[in-house]
Amino acid sequence: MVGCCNELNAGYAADGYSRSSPARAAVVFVTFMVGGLSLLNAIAGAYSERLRVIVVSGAPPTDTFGQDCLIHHTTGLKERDQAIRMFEHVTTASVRLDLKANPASVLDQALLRCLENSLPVYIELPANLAEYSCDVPRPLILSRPRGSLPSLVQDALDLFTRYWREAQSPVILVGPLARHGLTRDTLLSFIEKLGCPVFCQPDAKSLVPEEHPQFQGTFWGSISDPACIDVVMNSDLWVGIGTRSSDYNLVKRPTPPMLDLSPDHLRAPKGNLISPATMADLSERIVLSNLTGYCMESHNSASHEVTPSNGTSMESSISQPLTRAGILKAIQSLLQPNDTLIAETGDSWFNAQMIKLPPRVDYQMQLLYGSIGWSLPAAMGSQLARPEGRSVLMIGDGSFQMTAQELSTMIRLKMNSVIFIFNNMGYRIEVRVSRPALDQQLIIRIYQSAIHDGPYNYVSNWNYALFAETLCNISHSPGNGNNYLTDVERRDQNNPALFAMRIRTHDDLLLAVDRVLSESNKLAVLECCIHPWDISEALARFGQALGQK
Ligand SMILES: Cc1ncc(C[n+]2csc(CCOP(=O)(O)OP(=O)(O)O)c2C)c(N)n1
Ligand SMILES: *[C@@H]1O[C@H](CO)[C@@H](O)[C@H](O)[C@H]1NC(C)=O
Ligand SMILES: *[C@@H]1O[C@H](CO)[C@@H](O)[C@H](O)[C@H]1NC(C)=O
Ligand SMILES: *[C@@H]1O[C@H](CO)[C@@H](O)[C@H](O)[C@H]1NC(C)=O
Ligand SMILES: *[C@@H]1O[C@H](CO)[C@@H](O)[C@H](O)[C@H]1NC(C)=O
Ligand SMILES: [Mg+2]
Repeated sequence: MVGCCNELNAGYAADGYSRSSPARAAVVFVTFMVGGLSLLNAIAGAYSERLRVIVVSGAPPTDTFGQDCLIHHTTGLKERDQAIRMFEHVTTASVRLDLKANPASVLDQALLRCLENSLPVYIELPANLAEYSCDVPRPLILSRPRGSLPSLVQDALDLFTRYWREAQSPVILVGPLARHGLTRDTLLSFIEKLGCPVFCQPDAKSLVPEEHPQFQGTFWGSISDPACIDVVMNSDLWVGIGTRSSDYNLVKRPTPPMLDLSPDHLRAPKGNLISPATMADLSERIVLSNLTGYCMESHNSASHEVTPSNGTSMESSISQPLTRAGILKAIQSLLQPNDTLIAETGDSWFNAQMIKLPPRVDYQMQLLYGSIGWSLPAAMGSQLARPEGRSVLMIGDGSFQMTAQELSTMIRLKMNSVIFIFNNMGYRIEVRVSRPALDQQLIIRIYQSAIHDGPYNYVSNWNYALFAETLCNISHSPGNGNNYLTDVERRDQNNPALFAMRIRTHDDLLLAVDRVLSESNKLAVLECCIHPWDISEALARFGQALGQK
């Protein structure tokens, strides 16, 4: 059990835990209405990522239902179903356990829906329910995942083979839905069987080992590296596996017709659809088939860097001010197998794509829903779920301000995550730069960017490092008033496992990297003061693409 600072953060933390835990599930408990409605946004995000999050909320006692009496935590109306109805829209089941309607079975059914559909559920418990007895709980029996029709898998294989034989320059595009629909081994065997260049969608980063000879980087529509766009757009057959095609995934670049292996069907470029035939079944059949793979050696297959290529190439020297490129290099040098790299919405999305992941480093982002503030509590949930490595978070100053107080929970739990706050003084993803140029002194390249500029893109400046330190300052009577602390916890209250630094120069950064590695049992909060115009090339392209009418 982890007590969070507020319900929105608890929801994001459950999201992160559900992504990273072996069981891929998390539970969050809240107070009726006042808690639930704060949580709603996080659960909508979890829905967008198909995460198994179980919400349990209190509710007024059942004997008050239908009465005129005013009940606390309501809007003053007689109506008791407001929360349950709101959650209907962001869950696969939204139920109240009712004494008269077999509550134990309704509970089981809701849990099954969550696990089988891989979506959140909402369960409301009236306050008087616990007074009553119910049947002894039995183990939940999960039904087997809805499979394919065997004859259809054969049809799908035949269709796939027909397209494959014709293709001269195929590419594979791996999407985020391959994360849960396929084992890593199946995905890898599939890729190796086909033998052609492989690109990942931004939110599928880490699904393909980045040192693999077929891996060519991220395909992110019109904001991809131009060399990557070349290869992808000149291909005569796109083989998609688990792809998602949102406006944010494609960024003004329509997908060419794709031979698309989806969780439950195969769709061919000319529109024929074979369903149900799961990508898991079909990819296994393809691996075992006598289909001939593409040979990259016999084609001109220069490897293309991850989007975009120039990001980390600019050298920073010791005495120089801190640059974004320098920070990316530092993050690159810190990542170890079993770590989880987490990127918040904002320029961090694009910066994170430039980092080449070591083996077994997982990568997480919330691309479709893109709710800023998600990543800090999600990094906490993920750290809890995957303690064998460190969560390494990249977050902008604006996003950090949304859910910042959850840092205190990470300190309390003695997490050793590493948090890079990119302090560029505002919502840079939205800002317009008036004068694209190369600033020789700062050795940063300044790009034109903007989704929509205005005075609302600027936030108050905090001293983020000092802020972190105030979250573990015991004012009086350490431990008194909390009977649940162990002796060790009581003692440790005066000795928080945290170091926070405000980093302004490359020198500071080197020192920070040393400390992250040598004090690896501590939470590292690194406020990185970068020039407000030091944004990524990909963000510039993104801003231009979205800013255009
Ligand atoms: C909850 C929420 N509110 C508003 C937005 C719109 N939005 C998208 S990115 C962004 C600014 C992010 O700023 P920051 O975290 O500082 O990142 P930067 O681009 O500066 O690196 C905003 C306000 C959003 N995505 N989510
Ligand atoms: C591949 O297998 C199919 C049947 O699955 C068969 O018709 C075809 O002749 C085989 N091709 C080769 C080259 O062995
Ligand atoms: C990126 O690098 C390539 C090759 O090194 C160079 O030609 C190009 O001008 C660079 N682009 C930017 C924007 O620096
Ligand atoms: C990564 O985690 C696995 C599983 O806990 C463990 O066996 C392995 O030793 C870890 N590797 C490293 C490099 O820490
Ligand atoms: C708390 O803050 C005060 C004032 O800045 C400082 O003197 C003290 O050492 C801090 N205590 C802890 C436990 O960090
Ligand atoms: Mg910012």
